[in-house]
Amino acid sequence: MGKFLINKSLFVCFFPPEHKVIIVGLDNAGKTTILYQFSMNEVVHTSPTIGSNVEEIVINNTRFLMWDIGGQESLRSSWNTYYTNTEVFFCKYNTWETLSRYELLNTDRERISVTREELYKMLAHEDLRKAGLLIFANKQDVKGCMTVAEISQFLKLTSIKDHQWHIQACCALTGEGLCQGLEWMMSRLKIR
Ligand SMILES: Nc1nc2c(ncn2[C@@H]2O[C@H](COP(=O)(O)OP(=O)(O)OP(=O)(O)O)[C@@H](O)[C@H]2O)c(=O)[nH]1
Ligand SMILES: [Mg+2]
Repeated sequence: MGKFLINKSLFVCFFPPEHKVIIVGLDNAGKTTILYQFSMNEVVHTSPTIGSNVEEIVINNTRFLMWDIGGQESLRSSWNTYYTNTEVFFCKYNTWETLSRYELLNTDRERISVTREELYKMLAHEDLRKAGLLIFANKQDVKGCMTVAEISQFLKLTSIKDHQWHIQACCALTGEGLCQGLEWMMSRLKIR
C-alpha cells in the first residue's frame, strides 16, 4: 500500500492531472488574447480565429489544456465538438462592453441577444452538465463599458442554478483580473 502511495505521488509529480478548459464567446471578444496572456504572459497580435488554438498551462503542478475556439457566426455550430470532458468554460462577452450604454440601447440589441442565446444553449448541453462557467467581462479599459453588475443582470446569471458560475471583470491587454478568474477556477476544481 505504502509503495503504491509513493509510486502514485511520484506519478502525479511527473504526470500532473490535466483539466480541459474551453474558451468560447462571440468573435472579437478577446479570447485569443487571453489565451496567450495565460500561456505567454504577453499580448500577441491576433487575427480572427478559424478553428481553434490550444495551449497547455501548468499551475501548481496542475496542467490545464486550454482550447480557444473561434467565435465567428459560421463557427458557432461546431463549438459543441469541443465540449467533451470540459471542466470549466470561459465565456467572454465584449460586444456591448465596447459600446457605450447609449449604443447598447440603440444599435446592437440583436447581437446582444445572440450572446445570451449562445450562453444558454451551451448551459443546456449534456456534455457541459458538470462544467463550471467563468465569465470574463473583458475590455474593462474601454470607456463606457458595461459593469459586471450590468452584464450579470443582462445575462440573468442569478437564474443559473445547475452550474457553478463566476463573473470576473478583466482587461486582456493588461492582464488585470485574469489571475482572479483563474483562482476561482482552481478553487472550483479544488486545486490549492
Ligand atoms: N481594448 C481592449 N482590447 C482588447 C482586449 N482584449 C482583446 N482586445 C482586442 O480585441 C481584438 C480581438 O481580440 P481577439 O483575442 O482576437 O478576439 P477573439 O475573441 O479571439 O475573436 P475570434 O477569434 O474572432 O473569435 C484584438 O484587437 C485585441 O487586441 C481588452 O481587454 N481591451
Ligand atoms: Mg480568436
